[in-house]
Order: sequence, then structure tokens, then C-alpha cells
Amino acid sequence: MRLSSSLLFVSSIIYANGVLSAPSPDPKAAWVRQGRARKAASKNGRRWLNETSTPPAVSSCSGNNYTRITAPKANVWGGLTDVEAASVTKWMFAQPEFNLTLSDDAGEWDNTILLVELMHPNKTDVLYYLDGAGPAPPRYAHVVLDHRACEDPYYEDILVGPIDPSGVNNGTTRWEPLEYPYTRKTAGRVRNLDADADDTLYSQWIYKISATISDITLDLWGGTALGHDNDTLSIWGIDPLWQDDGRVIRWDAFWSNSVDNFDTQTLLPLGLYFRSDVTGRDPSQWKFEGWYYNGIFYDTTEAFKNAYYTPGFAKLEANVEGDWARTDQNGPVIPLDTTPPPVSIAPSGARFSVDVEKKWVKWMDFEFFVGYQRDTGLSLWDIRYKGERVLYELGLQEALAHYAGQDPLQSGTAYLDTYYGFGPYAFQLVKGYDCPAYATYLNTSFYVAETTHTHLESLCLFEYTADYPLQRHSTSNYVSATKNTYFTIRSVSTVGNYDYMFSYSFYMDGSINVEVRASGYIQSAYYANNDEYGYKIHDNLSGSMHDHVLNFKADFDILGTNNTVAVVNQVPISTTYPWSNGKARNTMKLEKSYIESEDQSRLFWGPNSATQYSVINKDAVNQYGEYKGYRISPSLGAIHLTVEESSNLANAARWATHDLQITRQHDTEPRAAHAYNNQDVHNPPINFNTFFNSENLTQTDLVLWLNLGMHHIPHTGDLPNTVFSTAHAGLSFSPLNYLEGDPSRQTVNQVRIDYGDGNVSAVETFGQEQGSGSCAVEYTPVEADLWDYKGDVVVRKFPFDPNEPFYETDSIV
Ligand SMILES: *[C@@H]1O[C@H](CO)[C@@H](O)[C@H](O)[C@H]1NC(C)=O
Ligand SMILES: *[C@@H]1O[C@H](CO)[C@@H](O)[C@H](O)[C@H]1NC(C)=O
Ligand SMILES: *[C@@H]1O[C@H](CO)[C@@H](O)[C@H](O)[C@H]1NC(C)=O
Ligand SMILES: *[C@@H]1O[C@H](CO)[C@@H](O)[C@H](O)[C@H]1NC(C)=O
Ligand SMILES: *[C@@H]1O[C@H](CO)[C@@H](O)[C@H](O)[C@H]1NC(C)=O
Ligand SMILES: *[C@@H]1O[C@H](CO)[C@@H](O)[C@H](O)[C@H]1NC(C)=O
Ligand SMILES: *[C@@H]1O[C@H](CO)[C@@H](O)[C@H](O)[C@H]1NC(C)=O
Ligand SMILES: *[C@@H]1O[C@H](CO)[C@@H](O)[C@H](O)[C@H]1NC(C)=O
Ligand SMILES: *[C@@H]1O[C@H](CO)[C@@H](O)[C@H](O)[C@H]1NC(C)=O
Ligand SMILES: *[C@@H]1O[C@H](CO)[C@@H](O)[C@H](O)[C@H]1NC(C)=O
Ligand SMILES: *[C@@H]1O[C@H](CO)[C@@H](O)[C@H](O)[C@H]1NC(C)=O
Ligand SMILES: [Cu+2]
Repeated sequence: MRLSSSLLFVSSIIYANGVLSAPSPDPKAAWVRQGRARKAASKNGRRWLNETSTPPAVSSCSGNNYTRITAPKANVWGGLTDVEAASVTKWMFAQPEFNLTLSDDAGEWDNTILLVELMHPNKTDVLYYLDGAGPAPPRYAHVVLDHRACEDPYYEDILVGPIDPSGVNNGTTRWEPLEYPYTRKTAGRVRNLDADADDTLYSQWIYKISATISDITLDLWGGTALGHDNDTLSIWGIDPLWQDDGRVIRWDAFWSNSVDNFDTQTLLPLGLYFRSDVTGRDPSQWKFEGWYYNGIFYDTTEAFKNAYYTPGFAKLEANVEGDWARTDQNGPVIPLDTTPPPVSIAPSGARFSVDVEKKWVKWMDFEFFVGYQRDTGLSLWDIRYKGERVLYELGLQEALAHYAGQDPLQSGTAYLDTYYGFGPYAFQLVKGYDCPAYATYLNTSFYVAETTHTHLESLCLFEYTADYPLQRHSTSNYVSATKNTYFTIRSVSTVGNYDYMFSYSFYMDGSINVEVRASGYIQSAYYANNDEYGYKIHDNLSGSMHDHVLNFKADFDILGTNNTVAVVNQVPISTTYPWSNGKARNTMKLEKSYIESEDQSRLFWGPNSATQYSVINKDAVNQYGEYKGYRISPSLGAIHLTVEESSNLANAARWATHDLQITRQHDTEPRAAHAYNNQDVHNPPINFNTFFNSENLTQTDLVLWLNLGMHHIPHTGDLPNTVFSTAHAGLSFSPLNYLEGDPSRQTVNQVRIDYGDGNVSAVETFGQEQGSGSCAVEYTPVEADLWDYKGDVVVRKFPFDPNEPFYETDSIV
């Protein structure tokens, strides 16, 4: 669910301001509404930062004692400074052509700024800066405007700059439409379907329809959805809206409200749906188009009512909240479960180094910059291993949750989550639960409605020692084993009902893992007639099958930018050998080839894991004549979308059709998807298909686009929440003939025990420091410092007000 109201904080602000809490298809507009509501909210309950300024206690076991370092170069992906963001915002308001209204004051027919963030510079310029003698690339802001003061509302991406360190410069700063990173060439503009059906008008529309059958909703479920505070039902619907034949069609459904603070609504479908044609901004032109109930479509309310009041009409039962839907402890306590489980500690504190300001991290032989954006959240840049760049860029591009079902709501749901954004929903992490308590936590920031929100401690960095060794070997006279200590950077984004955990991990053998896990509430379906689309998981509930597909960009640079993708296939053969007496031997061999061009670069992992793909550099040959490279392997859940030619998505998610896709790097193709692809699915701002135009992929700069995900068929174990243990997907990048041997031999965190005749003759620990790093462990099983959990810090940018930060947490409800 991305659309419904609930009892969370945001909707209470909206209620407080008297704005309807109805289905918001538009989170960016929701920000605007919140902006408008902010004054009301501040009266009751805004917490100022100065009220809770107790510094968190830092124990010596904490990861907070990482070594402070200074990055050798600027972080050109690190975001705008407060001064830059404030000056760009001020400059925007000074340009008459934008006709901007402050978000706090804006209505549905005013132009506002939705986003001000750093525009990533072109790779060409960055490499010149990082590797050559070039200057730091000039800084530009990416600004997104919401043009609503017109009949045909549209979003507009523009570029503003260059920006001096002290802010925009009145003399040299210009703006221009941002077009080059998008495949659609319409001056950075895409229509705004959300303004078409703006919230207030749309709420009025659905409640008017709901009112025509309130006799039925009262009879079936004892409640109504009329936009009143005492509603016990909610109405919300599909995303994206249907966009065929020049019409904009919505399907909406009735849901039971949760009866407490638990976010249970997506488990409470009621099985009644209605269709509206909401084309255009004039509600007098909108059309109600019918009801769908228990397998029958009624094209008028009259037809539905006639049927309903005909004796024998089958009335379906409601799904209602109970403990089955709540996440608190439930069921008999398991013996010994009340005693604290084992925990990991870091006896030497943090064994890594961070430049907090430039967001540059070094652990063992790895180093990288951290980037952060509204659409895609965390990304890693200039990842180097042993001083050599391995990846220029690694990060999420888009996340799709494509549902299917007999009913129009499930069938019409195909969330493209960067529309909502991963940046704004990466909340403060829970110490000791989301990450080890000793982890280092960093803040992230994003722009919304003339303010910058900061999510405190929303990135965590930590080392962890796995419960299995990286290496071991036993003989009759010695045993050798190596600790498997790795380093992880992690964030969690809660996009509506679902929580996505992203982890990038680095290992002593030179490998890098990308993992995504999903938890939170499923979006379920009404059970009736849906058994081909899910399991029955509660009284009247279907799990509602769906595919999660998450696209990652991996811009490899193996010992330079000129790389090639090698394919090594293991194949069964029957062949004779000079020594086989002319008799065929049934055996296997390797077939080696290369991906030559973009005509053959949209790939699947292949059956039986028999195909190995790697990025190699043909100009980097090792001492044995093999090409140096990194192998790309799925560890679990490397999938693509099951649906072919999706009716919901058309061209909006062409990246989802394969497992692994390779293109030639272009500064004009920085991202696989655009946050507004769902606004025009037939002609989206970025159509990934158009990246493939037969370009040669031999020894050139390559980008890999890799899909991870889950074919999720929720079962009873998904209630109340999906669990991270099974909803898990991962990829591994590992050195291939890249180094002379296994680099993990360098670690001293290994042991060799010589033994014989029942006696140990030697224990070799290779210089591990005995007795050092013994911090005082004061372990408090029920973590007292969880009381430090705070939420977002907000700083106003226009007017710029750096000295009055306040707390305010927003979620999609
Ligand atoms: C904190 O700052 C706000 C804004 O400046 C002010 O209204 C409030 O009174 C301050 N609170 C305390 C406890 O000083
Ligand atoms: C630009 O110049 C005008 C007048 O010279 C000044 O009022 C304004 O504050 C300047 N804007 C910025 C962003 O510096
Ligand atoms: C500017 O926006 C306002 C609404 O905020 C609108 O009434 C007005 O017509 C717009 N002006 C122009 C020149 O488009
Ligand atoms: C980035 O590269 C594109 C394509 O070459 C070019 O159009 C654009 O102006 C460049 N952007 C900057 C900020 O240099
Ligand atoms: C719900 O609220 C509406 C409007 O405030 C009121 O007319 C109605 O009687 C209330 N219904 C119930 C069941 O309390
Ligand atoms: C971190 O704390 C541990 C334990 O007190 C200490 O051994 C280590 O030297 C500290 N590291 C840094 C970088 O200060
Ligand atoms: C995170 O933000 C808080 C509040 O602004 C600040 O005190 C803290 O130093 C920041 N942490 C880091 C690591 O920058
Ligand atoms: C719905 O749940 C009720 C019990 O709450 C049960 O009696 C009924 O059979 C269920 N309906 C279906 C279609 O399974
Ligand atoms: C990459 O290869 C092209 C031609 O194949 C060559 O012109 C270019 O110099 C190479 N680039 C690098 C960085 O070696
Ligand atoms: C790609 O370029 C390489 C090197 O220039 C060349 O040998 C090869 O034939 C080209 N491949 C295709 C499919 O054009
Ligand atoms: C272990 O070594 C000691 C002397 O080094 C010897 O006396 C003893 O027999 C050995 N133990 C076994 C079980 O062989
Ligand atoms: Cu799922």
C-alpha cells in the first residue's frame, strides 16, 4: 500500500488541518500538503531540537571511535550543502518565469518546488578530476518543479548552476531544462496525473460515490467511508493509474481501517471495487464506471443495488483486525526466550576510517564515497580495492512491486517506488536490531517543501564476523582456519507498507555483496475467486502474488574503463580423446565467449548456474595469460519480472525483463528509470529499451544493470509481517584471476594449530594482538539507549533558518 490513510503521524497532521486524509496518489504533493499543515502541527507537538540535547553516551566498544580521515578528493555525489540548497531555493523564487508559491501557502493550482538536490556530474568530468589533473566539476542543482497553475499540469526537471561554494552567483547562475539524462526529449517535462485528480477533488469524488452505497457498506461491514473522523473504512486504489486510449482510469477498493496504531490496513481488504474515469482536471467531466463484487461487474450503481437486494445475493464477510495482524509479541513464551540471546561486540571499537563530512569510508583494502539521493537513497561511488577502482558507481535504480489478481485493484497495482523515493523513507535505524549496537551511524538528508529533512542515524556501518570461517583445512598434523570478518553499509527504506533493507558488504577475499531484504506488511487481496493468484492466508484473505524486482546499476571499471563481459559456459559433451581408444567419453567442458554488442547483452542467468559472467579487461593480462576481472554471480533471488508486456507499465519498467543487462556507458544514460515513469507509462521520461542500440561492447566503458527480487507468494508465515530471512536476494562480485592468489591470506585473523599424538605442538596466530582491544563491555540486554530514538530533524531553507531545527517524521500513509 502506498496510498491509504492510517492513524500515523502524517495523517493526524492532515486531519488537524482539516484536509482530507483520502487516497493520495502523490507523495510529493503529500509533502506539499504537509508543508501547508505544518503551521497547525507546530502548535501541538512539534519537538524542538533544543529540548532533547542530551548527547548519546559513547562507550569504548562503540563504532563511533572510527578513525577520522580526510578524503583526498571532494565527494562530488555527496549532496548540496545547507548554504547551497538555501541559495538555490532563494534564487528560484527570484525567477519570475517559474511563478512559484511557497509550499506552505500553495493550493492545487499553484506552482511549487518539489526537489532541490545535487545533480551528479558527468562521469567524463569526474574521471578527469579523480584520475587526471582536472578541476572538481562545477556544481549544479537538480530542481524539480510542480507546474499546477495551468490546465495541463506537468512536472519539470531543470538544472540550475553553476553554484559557487558560497551559493548561487547572481551573475553566472542559469537554469535550463534537464533533458540529456532522459530518453524522452520533452524539455524535462512530463505530465502530472496526480494534479489531474488532485487530492481534495478526488476525495470529494470517492466519498460521493461511497455515499451512494452507504446502506450497503453499513449492512456488509457496519461502517462507512465518507471522509468523516468516525469512518471505519477507507478507500484507495491502483498505482499507476490506467493510461490507455488517452483516458486516465482509476480502480479503488474498500478497506477496513485499523483499530489501533498498528499499520494493518493492507491486510484488511473488503472485496468491493469501483472504477472511475478521471481524465483531466475538471471533475464535472469525470465518470463513475461501475462496481465489481464477487466476480461480477455492475456497470451502474442501480444494477449493483438491484442485485444486492435480490434474495440470495451472496454477501462476503469482512477482514477485520485482530492479534493475527499486529506485530507485538503473541503466543506462549518459548522456554528460555526471555533470557538475552548472544550479541556481537567490537572489542577494539571501529576498525575502519570515515571522513564524515565528505562521506568517504575506508575499511581494510576497500574505500568508497557514499552518495544519497531522494529517488534512490544510498549509493556507493569510486569503490576501490587495493588502490584500484573496481566500480565507479553501485546503487539502486528502481524497485517494482508488480501484483496480479482476479480483482482490478491487485491486477492494477505495479508500484514503481522511486516515485515515492527511497531517500525520504530511510528512517532512523534501531540499534541492536537493524544493525549491531556498536555500529557507526550516519545521518542522511533530503529536501522537501523548502526544508531539508535529516534522518538521524539512518545509515549504519559496521564490521561483523560471520558464524562460519572464510577458510579452513584439516590434516593429520595441522588445522588452519580464518575468520570471516566483513564490512557492511546498510540502510532501510519503508516505502508504504514495505520495508526494504539494502546492504553492501565487503569481504577479505576482495568480493563485494549487494543484498536486499523485504519486511513489513504485505498488500493482500480479498480471498473470493483469487485462488489462482495466491494462498488463502486468513479467514477471507488471499496473500496476493507479486514480483518484487529491484534494479541495481553496477558501473564496473576493471583496471580502467575499457572492459568486456566474458561468458564461460559449462556444457556436457560426448567426445573422444587420443587416449580413449576411439571411444566417446561423456563429460563436460568450457565454452568461452564474449558479449560483443548491445544486440546480445540482455541476459538471463541460465539453467543450472552453468553460465559464469564476468567483467574483464582484455588489456590487463595476468602472469599466466588470463584476463583480470570480477565475476558477477547471483547468490539468491536474482530474478526478472514474470509478467510480459505489463498492461500496467507498458514502457515504464523495461529494465525488469531480464536478469542482467549490459550497456555502453553514456553520460546521457545515468539511470535506468525516472521517478515519474509512472506518470506516462507509454512514453515515460526514461524508457530503458532505448539504451540498446547495437553498440559495440568490446573493450569499452560498460554498465551492468542487475535485477534482484522475490517472486513473493505470501503464505500464513507472512502474517503479520513478511520476514527478512526468506524475503532476501543477493548478488556477489568477486575477483576473477584478478590477483595472484587469495588476498584473504593477508589477514592475521587466522590460526594454524599443529598437533599430533594427542598433543598440540604449536598455535600460530600470526601477530594478532593478544589482550589488546579489551574495551569494558557493559552489556545492557534491554538497550536503554533506544530511548534516544528521535526521527527526522528539519531545517528550513527558504527563508533560510539554520538555527531553529525541529523534529517531524513523515511516512507514506
Ligand atoms: C527551543 O527553541 C524554540 C525555537 O527557537 C523555542 O520556541 C523554544 O522555546 C525552545 N525551547 C527551549 C526549551 O528552550
Ligand atoms: C541577487 O541580487 C539581488 C540584487 O542585486 C539581491 O537582492 C539578491 O539577494 C541576490 N540573490 C542571491 C541569491 O544572491
Ligand atoms: C501564477 O500562478 C498563479 C497561481 O499561483 C496563477 O493564478 C497565475 O495565473 C500564474 N501567473 C501566470 C503568469 O501564469
Ligand atoms: C553531461 O553530458 C551531457 C552529454 O554529453 C551533456 O549534454 C551535459 O551538458 C553534460 N553536463 C554537464 C553538467 O557538463
Ligand atoms: C460520524 O460523523 C458524522 C459527521 O461528523 C455524523 O454525521 C455521523 O452521525 C457520525 N456517525 C456516527 C456513527 O457516529
Ligand atoms: C577505539 O576504542 C578501543 C577500545 O577502547 C581502542 O582500543 C581503540 O584504539 C579505539 N580506536 C580509535 C581509532 O580510537
Ligand atoms: C547527525 O545529526 C545530528 C543532529 O543534527 C548531529 O548532532 C550529529 O553530529 C550528526 N551526525 C553525524 C555523524 O554527522
Ligand atoms: C470469511 O470468514 C468467515 C469467518 O470470519 C468465514 O465464516 C467465511 O467462510 C469466510 N469466507 C470465505 C469466502 O472464506
Ligand atoms: C579505450 O579503447 C579505445 C579504443 O578501443 C581507445 O581509443 C581508448 O583510448 C581506450 N581508453 C582507455 C582509457 O584506455
Ligand atoms: C567490436 O569492436 C571490436 C574492436 O574494435 C571488433 O573487433 C569487433 O568486431 C566489434 N564487434 C562488433 C559486433 O561489431
Ligand atoms: C604428549 O607429549 C608428552 C611429552 O611431550 C608425552 O609424554 C605424552 O605421551 C604425549 N601424549 C600423548 C597422548 O602421546
Ligand atoms: Cu512482497
